Amino acid sequence: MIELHSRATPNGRKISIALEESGLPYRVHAVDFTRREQKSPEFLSLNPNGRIPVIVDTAPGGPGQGPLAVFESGAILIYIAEKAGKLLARDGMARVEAFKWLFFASSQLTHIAMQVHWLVRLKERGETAPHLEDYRVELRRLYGVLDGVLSGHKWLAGDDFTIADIAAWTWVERHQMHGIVLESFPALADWFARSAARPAFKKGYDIPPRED
Ligand SMILES: N[C@@H](CCC(=O)N[C@@H](CS)C(=O)NCC(=O)O)C(=O)O
Repeated sequence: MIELHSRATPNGRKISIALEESGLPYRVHAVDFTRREQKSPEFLSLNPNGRIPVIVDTAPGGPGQGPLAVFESGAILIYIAEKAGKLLARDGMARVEAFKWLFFASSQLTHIAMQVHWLVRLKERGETAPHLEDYRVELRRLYGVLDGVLSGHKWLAGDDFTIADIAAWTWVERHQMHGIVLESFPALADWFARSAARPAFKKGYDIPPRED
């Protein structure tokens, strides 16, 4: 069984969506940020970085293997895909393509989108938000890169939906808050809607349900 410790944020949603897409059984533990549960000793023993998402696989398989904790959304996505035998090609060029876009989404896109996110929040609170526009210009450029690849094929890694699509989608979903007009990127906008229409995507989106 996989135990998911998370909250419905862009990084957390990557994992709840992937778990729904994978069909693997899992149980959810909501992490309460208002009580700073992500910094508690129990949580830090699972992820010393003190951030969601984390999974604990209570039965990872293999002789003598006890529970296994995995943190970093990109690593968790690979773990889930390999365990389920879904959402990632087993070998060959399709696997390389998926990794290229998974790392692009997990590093470049996630990093820049998170900067814009926090700077927008600061601005909303009336505080100074240095370099917000610079980060926004860079984020727009990254949307252009995604739009370019999606003009050539249906999903980021080619013909098949993979964990790379999930990793990119949850940040693109914040386009309005980040001040980006998605319609300026037609292939990306189509992909965005096509992904969101997947039943497992819809189910995984609000896990654990948010009350705020
Ligand atoms: N690189 C990490 C980033 C995780 C991350 O930033 N999680 C945020 C929520 S989206 C978090 O836990 N924030 C709470 C905190 O920083 O205390 C990943 O991809 O898993």
